[in-house]
Amino acid sequence: MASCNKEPCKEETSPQEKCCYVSNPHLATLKEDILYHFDLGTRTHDLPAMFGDIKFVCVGGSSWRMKSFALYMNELLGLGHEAADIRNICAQTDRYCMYKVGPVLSISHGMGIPSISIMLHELIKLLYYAKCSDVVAFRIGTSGGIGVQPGAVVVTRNSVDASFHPHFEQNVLGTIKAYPTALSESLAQEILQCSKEINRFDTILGNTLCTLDFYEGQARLDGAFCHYSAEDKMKYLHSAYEAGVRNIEMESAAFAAICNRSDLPGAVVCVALLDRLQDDQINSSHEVLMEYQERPQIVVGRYIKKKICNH
Ligand code: R2B
Ligand code: URA
Repeated sequence: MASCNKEPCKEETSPQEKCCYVSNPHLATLKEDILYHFDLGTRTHDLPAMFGDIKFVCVGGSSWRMKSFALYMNELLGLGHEAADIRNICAQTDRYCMYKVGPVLSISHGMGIPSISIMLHELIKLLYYAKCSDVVAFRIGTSGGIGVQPGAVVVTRNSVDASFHPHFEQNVLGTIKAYPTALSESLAQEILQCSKEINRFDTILGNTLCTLDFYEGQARLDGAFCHYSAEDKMKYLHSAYEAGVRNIEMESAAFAAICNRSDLPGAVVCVALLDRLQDDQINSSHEVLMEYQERPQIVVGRYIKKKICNH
């Protein structure tokens, strides 16, 4: 049985330990904290000077997409940096890449929950050490739609597991902990409103099924192994649709759980590359897929611009 886990309440940790995002009394005992997968550290880098003004963190799977998002935000916000000066802050490691343009931090997280979890632990500590405040986080990514047109953008209400429950289960010291994965409804509505203002592609709110695998985990028939029928697949996808699921991807559960644990408002904004009620294979052209992947960037870019420019 999973136990419903709440972080220690403020009385149990010192105000400093809980104030910005982290909840770990052991951190205070470290002489130096090495954020190994970013190749950053509290001794080697002046984290408040480097990152203290961050207000928006955008994460996504692929490194080139997160570089292109940083370049896009530089243009959109009129920050005036030369493209060549927007450099990967984590250049000494190839685990993740990180770009900063003004108050926007753009980071890649790779594929799947283990990869995004490691990145988010280090990101949350980075925000804490840098003394950041009032930060909003976004995952911008790709997904398979369920009953939605290819190219539609889905803003997640709840990230749900394979049984359509809105929690993320993690085995900690041999005990299963369950962390809630509902995302901020008001933030999701604001993002939806931004997309309506852009009026270039469909955007909907829905639940997002987060899986541990792209093939059997997502009810595909085209993996190396498959021991269920096409009817079984369709039955499962239809039951997902009935549970309010409109897309499937592989990181939202960890993202939502960690945002909730750190009191960090978060949103998941993913484009559907295909409709899984029609297809398993992603067969649109390269150009079409590239254009689809810009859509979450455009929506989140508008949200950030509105917040910064106050209109
Ligand atoms: C979406 O796309 C990737 C799989 O192709 C995975 O990282 C995800 O969530
Ligand atoms: N990413 C996924 O996880 N699933 C899809 O079907 C497409 C992109």
